[in-house]
Amino acid sequence: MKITHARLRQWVDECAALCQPDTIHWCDGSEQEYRWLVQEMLDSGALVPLSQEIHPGCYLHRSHPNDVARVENRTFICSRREEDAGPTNNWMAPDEAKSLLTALFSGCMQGRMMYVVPYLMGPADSPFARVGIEITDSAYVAASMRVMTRMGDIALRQLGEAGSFVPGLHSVGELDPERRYICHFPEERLIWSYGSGYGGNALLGKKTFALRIASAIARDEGWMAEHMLILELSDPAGEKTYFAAAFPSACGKTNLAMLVSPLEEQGYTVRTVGDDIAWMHIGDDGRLWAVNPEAGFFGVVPGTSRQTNPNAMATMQANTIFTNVAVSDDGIPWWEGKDEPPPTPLTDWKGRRPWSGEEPAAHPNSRFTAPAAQCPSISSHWEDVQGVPISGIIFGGRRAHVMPLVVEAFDWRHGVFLGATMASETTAAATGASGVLRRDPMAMLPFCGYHMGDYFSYWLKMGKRLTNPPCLFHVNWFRKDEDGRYLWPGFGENVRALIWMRERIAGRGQATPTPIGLVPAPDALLLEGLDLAPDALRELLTVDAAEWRTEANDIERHFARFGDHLPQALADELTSLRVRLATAK
Ligand code: OXD
Ligand code: MN
Repeated sequence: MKITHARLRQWVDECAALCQPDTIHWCDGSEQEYRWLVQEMLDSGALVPLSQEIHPGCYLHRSHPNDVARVENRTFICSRREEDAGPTNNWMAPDEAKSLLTALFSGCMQGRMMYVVPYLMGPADSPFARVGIEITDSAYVAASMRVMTRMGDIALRQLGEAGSFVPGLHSVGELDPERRYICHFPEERLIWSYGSGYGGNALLGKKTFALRIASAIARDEGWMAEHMLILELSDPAGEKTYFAAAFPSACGKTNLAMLVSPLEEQGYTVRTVGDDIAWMHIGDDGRLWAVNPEAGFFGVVPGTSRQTNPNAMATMQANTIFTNVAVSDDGIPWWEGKDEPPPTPLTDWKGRRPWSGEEPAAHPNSRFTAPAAQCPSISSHWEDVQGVPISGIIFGGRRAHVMPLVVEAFDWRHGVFLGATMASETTAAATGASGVLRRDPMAMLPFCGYHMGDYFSYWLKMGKRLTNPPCLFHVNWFRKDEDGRYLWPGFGENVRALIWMRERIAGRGQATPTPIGLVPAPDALLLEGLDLAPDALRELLTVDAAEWRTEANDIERHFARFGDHLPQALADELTSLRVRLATAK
């Protein structure tokens, strides 16, 4: 396709002059091109074929062992003023970042091919879709972008001669962790990423554009870019309720989005609209309408099985790029938690055969990259150009104690407080220690492109603009009893919490007020057919005032980080919580 966009041509020329690639390839997004990219990688050893009989179109990529996750300590928001990046982002002055990275990019593509990847975030022809252009020297990135986005000519057509786009320059560089920088320039709407080939750092449509840059664009334009799955719940009357849900990385977003309802016979089904990101706009009806900007899933594999997530298993049966899983001699991928014993001999994610069994065979953050359209539970509305109307927003985290199974906020402002104080025990999706409690407001802490305190204010402002706002909830599937056993079965059974939320939204479900919000009244949860341990439900819904007084102190410390950017309304919510706790038993 002829490139008629002058600014785009100019930017690509500038990048080529800087990086000095041997050749430049403009990606058209065709099937044929994808096959060529795959072949190139098979030839170079960047991909290993899996059994084409059992997993047609599936390949394994082994990343460099030092490059297996997002690197939050090397991720920077390069706003002009440090204050605008806020206390929870790393900041670098734009000029400093530019000169540092210009030196790194200089000549970095010598001997390599430069791929120009035009892509669309959002359904084609949606008024909410946006164009990005990624320049990369990684065939793995170019191929993955074709799965994760609407890539190639489709994006150039939307761009036309003068449309706007978010430029992103990426090079794997030398994969040196000390020379790894993921830089965002929110005012310029620009991304520069150097030194990593890992998805979250290198597939620039996802975290870097659709969250960090888009959150800044959304604030300026009056919409929301959130780290949320989108799901559709149908009830026995056939009525559909859409939820958006924010959980920190690797807390089961993909599982919840693809939930298989054990109550299908009773008429409750769940369908998937998106598993990671929601772009939400206020409709003429005063409701919030959400599109999934992505076209594929980049999901965590360990723990995924036919029991835990049959829809994900079916999705990754074909046309999938696996990253850092283990593999059998006959090309069957394997990971911890797959509901089959490991085949022997097994080659582990680092390519060591046989697997010694001393370390996990698959990296804990190993991933599958697969087209969303292949998901058996994909909603027939997942590409609706106007999006789907959101009636409930769910926040959640992984908490062994303190947090009940499900809580409804008293109102929008209180819901923003629930989101702003969300906490979770950390997982393997980012480098750093696992199992440490960290507050991750709206699951956006690593993904907000500006000051988190201002982001809270923006949420409050959006609430005022929504004449028909969604109800806000908080869930915790991970509460444990005194012996450390999970109290709630989770997975498909989570539909029962969704059904209660749906009933609340419809003004029917019964709730009991507690100091922290509304929990299901006794008998309000549909528990038919569920084998819960005696007392488990009571424990799951318990709000322990003493524990919560300690929690309130921790929230106060958390809020203190935001200084005078913390909206007064949230400080007031904390005071109100304490007042309610003071009078509670
Ligand atoms: C992801 C993440 O990869 O949140 O989705 O880390
Ligand atoms: Mn995510």
